[in-house]
Order: sequence, then structure tokens, then C-alpha cells
Amino acid sequence: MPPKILFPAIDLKNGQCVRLKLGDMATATIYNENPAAQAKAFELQGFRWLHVVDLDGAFAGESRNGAAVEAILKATKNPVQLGGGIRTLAQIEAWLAKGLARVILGTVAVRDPALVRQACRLFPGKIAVGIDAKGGKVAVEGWAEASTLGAIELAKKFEGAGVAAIVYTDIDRDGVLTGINWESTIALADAVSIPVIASGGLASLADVARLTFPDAAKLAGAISGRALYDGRIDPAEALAILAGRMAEKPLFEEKRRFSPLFSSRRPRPPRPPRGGAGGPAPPFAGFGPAFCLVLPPRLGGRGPGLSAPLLLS
Ligand code: AMZ
Repeated sequence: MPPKILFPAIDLKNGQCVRLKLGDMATATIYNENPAAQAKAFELQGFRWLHVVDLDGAFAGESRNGAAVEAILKATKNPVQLGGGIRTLAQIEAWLAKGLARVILGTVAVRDPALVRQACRLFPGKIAVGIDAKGGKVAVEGWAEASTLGAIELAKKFEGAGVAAIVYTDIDRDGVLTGINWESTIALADAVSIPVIASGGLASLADVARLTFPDAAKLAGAISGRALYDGRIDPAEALAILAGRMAEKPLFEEKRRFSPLFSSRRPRPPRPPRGGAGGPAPPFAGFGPAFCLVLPPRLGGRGPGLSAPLLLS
């Protein structure tokens, strides 16, 4: 399983870094007036990707924080993915020419899926689709409008098109620190072969650790906004969990026992016969009996049921 990516998020409103609650512009909290400095700070904290949203652009239907995005691109060496107001091939091309690693297409993926498929052909590996759902239905235009499409129904339109990733946001959790909606995110990831990035509600290291569970194997990573800005998540600890390393400081209660990987909700597939050369790899090869990190409540742990497996092999 490739290492999971934790994407720190910069949401731009009037050129500043903000966080909204449930996508409502009226709830904006300003976290940094200098988005480029914030991008650099995330890079120095060890993050290797950056997720940027032009909020004004998502509502307006065209880029509105272009200067801030360009300043971010100059300030960080990390690959940057940008969503919000990108609706035409010309805009996609222009943004990629400025050095974005990926553009995220939301509204246009609902309104004109053929354009997304064409963009994938023209810019292979550089097109992500943003699926933002409320009550199971996809929302568009800054989440101000609901569509009649279900998230999985929309995702399936892009099977085989070459979409690099789907960023799936549960709108009802965005910015309110209630935890990722694992059930619907994993259901989406299981329904398509496109890697899915979880977004909306990431609240604690327990959510970060949950990414490493086997039923989340098809998730590419998760986006973190408010939890990082509020200091609920220590970047070094989060990145250590995803890298399968212990945190440098003894911050976790450590228990030697078998990994909870094998006691997840899903039944464990039968083991293939031993010693059979050429047989299928054992399920979850690379995970073995492992130490588990049990996150104490002060780190956002929710008790012994949620613990982070370490990859020791
Ligand atoms: O918070 C919001 N109201 C919001 C938001 N974060 N509205 C849209 N967006 C993001 C989506 C996606 O990344 O999560 O904007 C992008 C989609 O924009 P567009 O313009 O393609 O629909």
C-alpha cells in the first residue's frame, strides 16, 4: 500500500487563508493574511503536498484569488492542487502552465463530464475531480446549489478516464471537526478504481491513523484544515503515523498486541495455502502482527478501539 498523503489545506477568501464551517462564507475565520507564508510553513512542517481552494472562485465560477495562488506557487516547492472556479479547458491549461500539479474540477464535473474526460486526455495525471456531497447528493457552485446526482453515480462517470484522484468532501462535516465520514468515503473508494482523498471533518490523530486501516487501502490520503490551524494535530506526529514510524517523543501509550487490522468490521479473507509458490500474496501483505499506537484522549484518541497500526515489516 503506498504511503498515505496528508494534504494541508489553504482555503482562500479575499486573498487570505480562512476556514469556513459547512462551506458557509459568512462563518469565515481568518487564519493567515499571507497565504504564501502559510504554504511555506506547511512545507517546513514536513508536508509534501498542498491543497488550495479558491473559495470566491467556486462561488463566482472563475478564479478570484489568482494572485494569492501564484504567490503560493512561488513560495513552495511542494506540488499544489487547486480547486474553485476552474470550469474551462482554457482555465485548466493556464493554471497548469503556471505550475500547478493538479487542478480540481467540481461544478464542471457535474455539468459537463465530457469536458473532464477531454481534460484528462490533454493533461494526463493532472486532473482531479472534486465531489462534495450533502446528504449523499453532490453540491455545486460553492455548495450553494444541490444536484440530483449521487456521489458514486458521478464518480462512475469518470471510470477509465484517467482522473488522478477524487477529492470527496462530506459537506455536513466540513470545518466542524466531527471526524471524517469514513463509511461514505470508503464506499465511494470501493465503487471506483480512482484513488479517493477524504475531506471534511478531519479532527484528530485518530482520523489520521484510520487512514492506515486495511479497509481504507484505496484512499490516497486526507485533507486537513481546521485541525491543523487550531493545533489539534501535530504535523510531525501525523506524518510519523502515516510513514509507519513512531513519533519521536513518547506521546503514545504503546501496547504490544496483534494489530486491529485483523479485527476490522470486514471479515478477514481466508489465508492462501502456505508455501505455495506463485500463489496469491497474503491479504494485507506487509502488515503483520504489530505494535499498536493507542491514542490517549488528550491526542484525540477515542479509546482503545481506534488505534494506529505500525508497519513493522
Ligand atoms: O466551502 C465551500 N463552500 C466550497 C469549497 N470548499 N465550495 C466549493 N469548494 C471547493 C470544492 C472543490 O475543491 O471542494 O471548490 C472546488 C470546486 O470548485 P468548482 O468551481 O469546480 O465547483
